[in-house]
Amino acid sequence: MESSLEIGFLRVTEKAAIAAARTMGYGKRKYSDQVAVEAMREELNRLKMRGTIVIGEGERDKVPMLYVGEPLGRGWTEGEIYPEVDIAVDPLEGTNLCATGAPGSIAVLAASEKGGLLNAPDVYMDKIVVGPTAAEAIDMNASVQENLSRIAEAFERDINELTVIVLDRERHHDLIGQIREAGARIKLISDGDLSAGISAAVRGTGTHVAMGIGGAPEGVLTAAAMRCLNGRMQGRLRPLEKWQEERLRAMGFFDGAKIYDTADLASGDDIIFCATGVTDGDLLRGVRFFGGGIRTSSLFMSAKTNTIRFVDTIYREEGSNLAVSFV
Ligand code: VTB
Repeated sequence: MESSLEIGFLRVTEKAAIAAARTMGYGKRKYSDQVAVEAMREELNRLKMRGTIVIGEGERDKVPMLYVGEPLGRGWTEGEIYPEVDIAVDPLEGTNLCATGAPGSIAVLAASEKGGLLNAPDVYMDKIVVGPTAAEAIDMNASVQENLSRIAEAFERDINELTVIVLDRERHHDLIGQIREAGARIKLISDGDLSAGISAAVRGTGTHVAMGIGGAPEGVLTAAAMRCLNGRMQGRLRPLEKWQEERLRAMGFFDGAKIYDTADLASGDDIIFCATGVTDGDLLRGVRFFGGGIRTSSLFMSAKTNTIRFVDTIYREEGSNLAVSFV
C-alpha cells in the first residue's frame, strides 16, 4: 500500500475522533456517531484508492453512509489506477462513552488488500484476546480456569496477578463467576471491547486478557489489531437472538461451532490498523481542544512493515500562533 495512503488512513480516524469529541457529554450517542461517520466518509473519499467497506455501519438499505459494499476513494471516479483496498471501520467505538464523557471511546479503521478482512455479520461473537506473551496459551475449547492458568504461566505469575477485562453485561454472569472462582482480578467495562482487547495485548496497561461476548464486527477489527501487535484472538459467532441466526444463515455462516483464529478474521498480508482516542483511555488520550489548535493521540500500525506507531498530532488552525507544548 502506498505510504501516502497509510498517512491518509491516520487522518481518517483523527478527523472522525475530532468530530465525535466535539460532541462529548452531549448525551446524544447517535448524534456523536453520525458526526464521526460523516467525517470519516469525507476523509476516506479524499484518498487515492478504490476502497470498499467490508465492515461499516450496516447494510446498504438500512444506513446511508459507510454501508457494507460502499465504494470510497478517488479511484472510482478518477481515471488513475489506484490500489483496491478493503476497509473495516468503527467510526465511534463506544458511542455511550463519548455521549457521557466516559473513558475509552475511539475512532477505528482497518484496511487490507482485497479479501483480507472477514465480512463478518453484525451478530455477537464470543471472544478471547491476548497479546504476544500469552498468544500460545489460549484455547476457546478449554475452560476459563484452564485458559487463565495457562495465561498466568505465560506471564510467569499467579492467576491472582492477572486482570481480565469483561463487558459488564448480564450475559456474562457465568463467565464472571468462573473468572472469580479461578482467582483472577476483573475490570468490568460498560462498553468498548475493541479497545479492551487492544489494551490487553499491550504490556504496561495492567490488563492481560479480554474475554466475553461483544460484536462480531468489532472482533474483526480487534483481529486486525492483533495481526499488527502479534497478539492473538479467538472468536466464535454467537447469535443471541432469532434474527441473528437468520442473518448468519443468509450470509452463508452455517457452522455455529467454528472457532475463528486471528488470521481467519484478518487474513491479509498488508493490514493497516489505526485508532484515535476520542475520550481518554488506557492506551490513547482523548482529543484536546485549545484556542488555535487541536491535539489527537493515535495508534497507527502496519502488519506488513511491522511498525507500531503512537502518533501525537497537532492540527493548528490557520493563522494560529499556538505554541506547541511538550506534554
Ligand atoms: C458490543 C461491543 C462494543 O457495544 O458490540 C457492544 O463489541 C454492544 O453490546 O465494543 P450490547 O448489545 O450488549 O450493548 C460495544 O461495547 C460498543 O460499541
